[in-house]
Amino acid sequence: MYTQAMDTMGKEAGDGRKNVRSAEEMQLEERFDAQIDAGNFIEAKDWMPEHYRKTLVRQISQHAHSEIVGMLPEGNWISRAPTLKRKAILLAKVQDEAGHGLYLYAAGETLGTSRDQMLDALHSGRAKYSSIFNYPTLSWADVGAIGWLVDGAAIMNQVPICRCSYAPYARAMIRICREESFHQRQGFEALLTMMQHGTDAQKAMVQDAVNRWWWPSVMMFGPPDDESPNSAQSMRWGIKRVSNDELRQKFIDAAVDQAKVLGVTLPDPELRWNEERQAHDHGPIDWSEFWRVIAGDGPCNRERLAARVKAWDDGAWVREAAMAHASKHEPVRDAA
Ligand code: FAQ
Repeated sequence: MYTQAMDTMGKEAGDGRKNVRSAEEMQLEERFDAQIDAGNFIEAKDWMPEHYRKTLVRQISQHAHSEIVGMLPEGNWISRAPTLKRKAILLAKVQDEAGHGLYLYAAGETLGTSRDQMLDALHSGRAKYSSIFNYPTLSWADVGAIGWLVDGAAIMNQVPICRCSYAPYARAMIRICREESFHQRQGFEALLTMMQHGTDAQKAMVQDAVNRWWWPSVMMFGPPDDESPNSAQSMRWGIKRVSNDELRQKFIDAAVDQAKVLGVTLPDPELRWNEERQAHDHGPIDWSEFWRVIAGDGPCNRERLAARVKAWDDGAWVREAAMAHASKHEPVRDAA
């Protein structure tokens, strides 16, 4: 049964009884569950349980916010990129993230929420965005580390969302994943160049960046499965296809081999191959840091939110001008 959470949200019947659903509603839910069971996609026009819709609005809007807040740490380095080539690549990447945000806001809008509502939730601090973007970019190597580790983690999480049961989200993710894979490779290549051709100081800068981005990247996948309140329902509904811990493990396994190619050390002395599990064991993750960061107390939370609110306020005149322009081009309606 996919709709237990809906049941608990319950409606009230005329005589005060909770959890009363009409026969028609129950039939619709059964049909919806059957669609999910059959692995079919749900389209915007299809009937869906209210809790399914809300879960998608929550996840898709958080995802969209992550893309546009995620422009800030990297945007910080556009004017200081070491060569014209690196500057052009970084500009294109940051612009891609804006595009991803727009695809995702558009997917969110198909669920009956407006972009203004989603952005208001971000600006007022009610909506979350990825914990990772609350960490600072202190050196040029951080830009490479974001590409390698953060985009690497993002792809690992996002490829299964291309098969998400909600079709508009799945379609948006297909385009996003294609671009993200370039992002990951450009980050890896930037780090490899520094490790193979750089000075000792540049190599040390790469290692320092990896030391600082490793654990926050491992945390990006969300809390452990047994402490993830949304996972069970989202997995049953096919919104999530692979669990937080499974994705984290796949990311760690892939990163270990890539770190060897780069010639960097991952900052986890307990990281070692476990023959029995055919996976790497790793040291304990500091979940208190994760919960602190998502509660608003990371190194850059205030700065990131303030930057987004300022961009929104500064852009007011552009939105007003666009609306004024659009109203001039509205078709004249016949009053009769
Ligand atoms: N940060 O029950 P769960 C990118 C929250 S895009 C902040 O496991 P769920 C591209 C979670 O919302 C990166 N909060 O939740 C890029 C929930 O709180 P709520 C973003 C987190 O939804 C690269 C609570 O903890 N990607 O990087 C985080 O089932 C480079 C309990 O957690 C997506 O958003 C976190 N890391 O699973 C851009 C992918 N983890 O809402 C620029 C889509 C968990 O109940 C540069 N989202 N929380 O108040 C997902 O796959 C899922 O939403 C998870 C969380 C896996 C993130």
